[in-house]
Amino acid sequence: MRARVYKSTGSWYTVKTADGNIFLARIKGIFKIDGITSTNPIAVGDWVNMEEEAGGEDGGMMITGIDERNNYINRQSPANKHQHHIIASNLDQSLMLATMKDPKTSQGFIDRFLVAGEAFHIPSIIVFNKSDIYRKKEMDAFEERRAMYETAGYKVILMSLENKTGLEEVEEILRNKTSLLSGHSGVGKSTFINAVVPGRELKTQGISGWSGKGLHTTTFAEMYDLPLLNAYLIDTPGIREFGLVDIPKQELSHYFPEMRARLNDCQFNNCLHISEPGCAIKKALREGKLSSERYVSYCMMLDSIEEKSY
Ligand SMILES: Nc1nc2c(ncn2[C@@H]2O[C@H](COP(=O)(O)OP(=O)(O)OP(=O)(O)O)[C@@H](O)[C@H]2O)c(=O)[nH]1
Ligand SMILES: [Mg+2]
Ligand SMILES: [Zn+2]
Repeated sequence: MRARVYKSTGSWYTVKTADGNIFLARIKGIFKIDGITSTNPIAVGDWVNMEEEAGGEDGGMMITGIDERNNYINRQSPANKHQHHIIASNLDQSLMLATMKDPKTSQGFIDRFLVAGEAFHIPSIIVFNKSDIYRKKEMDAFEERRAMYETAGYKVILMSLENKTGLEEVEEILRNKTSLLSGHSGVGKSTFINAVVPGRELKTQGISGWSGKGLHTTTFAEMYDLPLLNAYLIDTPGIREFGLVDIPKQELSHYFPEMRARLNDCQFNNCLHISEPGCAIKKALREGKLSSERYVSYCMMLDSIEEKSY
C-alpha cells in the first residue's frame, strides 16, 4: 500500500494513503538510504510503501520501502556536524514569510534562506506579510526589496493576513504543489496555516492503544492538506535555517542567481569575487548592475563558511 508521510513523532509516522485513509506506521528494521544509516530515515513528504504488521491486533502498519526523493531539505545536527537530519522531502517550492515590521525580517536572513533553497534545488517565493501595518517608510523599504529580489530572479508577493489582501495570489502559487512554509518567529506562519488549511488539525484513525507511544518527541515538520487547491503545505515549527554549512566557499556564488549568470566572465574560474583581478561580479557591482546589499550578504556568508572550516 502506498502512502505519504504527514508527520513524524519519534519512531511513529502519520501517513495517508491515496484514498484518504490515515494510519500510524513504523519502520521495519533498519533503512539504508543513499548508503547512509540513519535513526530517522523517513521524512515528512516521503512516499512510502507499507503493509499490515503481521500478528498485530491493532491494525498497525509497517513501512517497508521508500520511493526515491525528488529533493529534500536537511539540517545539521547541533551535536554532530557530520550528522544530518532530513526535515522534509519532495518539495515543489518553498514559501518564505517575511515582514517589514513587527518584527522586521533582516535581509541576511532572507538571503541565507534563498541560498539554501538554491542549494537544495527548491524554488523560493518571498511573501511579505502584515502589509496592513506598513506605513510609508516600510512601504518604501518593501518596494526596494521587491525590486532587488525580482532583479535577482525571485517572485515577491505583498500580503496581509489581517485584511486578506494578497492571500488569493499566494493560494494560486500553492495550487497543485507541495510547498514548504518557513520564516522566523512572529511573521504569521500559524496565522497563515489557519487561513489556508481547512479544519487544521490532522485527524488520525485506528490508533487506539497506540497513542502515547513516542508522541512526546519533538515534531520537526508536519504536512497539511489543502484539498481545495489540491496542494500540500509543510510547516517546520522551530526550524529557522537549513543546511547552509555544507556549501564550499567556491560554490557560494552559484547560489546567487544574479551572480551565477555572470560567473563565466570572471578571469579566474576559482574567483571568490572579493579582490581578484578581472572579476565580472565586481565589475557589475561598479556598474550598478548588481545589488550591493545582496553582495554584502554574499560576503557575510562567505566569512561564516570560512569560520566553520577551521
Ligand atoms: N497586523 C497583522 N498582524 C498579523 C498578520 N498576520 C499575523 N499577524 C499577527 O502576528 C502575530 C504572530 O503571528 P503567528 O502566526 O503566531 O506567527 P508565527 O510565524 O507562527 O510565529 P512562531 O510560531 O513564533 O514561529 C500574531 O499576533 C498574529 O495575529 C497580519 O497580516 N497583520
Ligand atoms: Mg506559529
Ligand atoms: Zn569574480
